[in-house]
Amino acid sequence: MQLYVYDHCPFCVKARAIFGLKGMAFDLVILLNNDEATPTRMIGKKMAPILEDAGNYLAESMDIVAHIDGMDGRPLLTGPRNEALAQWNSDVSGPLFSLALPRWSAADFEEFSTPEARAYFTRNKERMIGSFQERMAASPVYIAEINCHFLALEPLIKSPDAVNGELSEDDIHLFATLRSMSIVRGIEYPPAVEAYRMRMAERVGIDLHDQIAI
Ligand SMILES: N[C@@H](CCC(=O)N[C@@H](CS)C(=O)NCC(=O)O)C(=O)O
Repeated sequence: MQLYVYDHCPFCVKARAIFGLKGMAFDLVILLNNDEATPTRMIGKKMAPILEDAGNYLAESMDIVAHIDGMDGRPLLTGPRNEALAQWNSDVSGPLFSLALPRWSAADFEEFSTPEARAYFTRNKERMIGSFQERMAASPVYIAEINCHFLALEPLIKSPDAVNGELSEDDIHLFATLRSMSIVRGIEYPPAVEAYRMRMAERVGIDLHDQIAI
């Protein structure tokens, strides 16, 4: 199986995470961000992640998660979900994308390994959220907002091994959010959040971006 992704992409992290949790082998293919032809040939539009399995293509991250989790008849994501976590992910998404998009555009990711690919991302995302320079300048406000949201997340984390005590789709969504956050320098993770993101990074086999945080 081949999984086509961008390294920075949180939806791609969700698809990658289930392979790590299951200990299942796959080829990770990082697309150049301005490569429109490859994804369009596979799924008719430019979008990642894409799973190629025996000549079939699956394009939605959570469909990929369900497909891989169910494949061996021993699903892992069977735990109950907590609506408060979906709300939390949604609450932080505004400040998170304002912080992460300009930082991703400056980071050393394989999808930006040509100047044209980096320029493509910057142009498209600035069209969506406005000037990256202005968002960077406003960083302290967004970081304070996220640090404040952590007060609500901390008590929801039941275990570093699974946010609700038993693995569920909530772990896939929460880890993807926390991995996106890791590109931002200056976010203060309360102890339970820190333990969770470290343990989950290990379990899913996906690096956090702490070392290259901007
Ligand atoms: N619904 C899709 C959303 C995926 C998505 O929005 N991917 C972004 C990357 S983070 C994308 O490919 N956008 C087009 C682009 O970047 O050109 C899923 O969950 O798989």
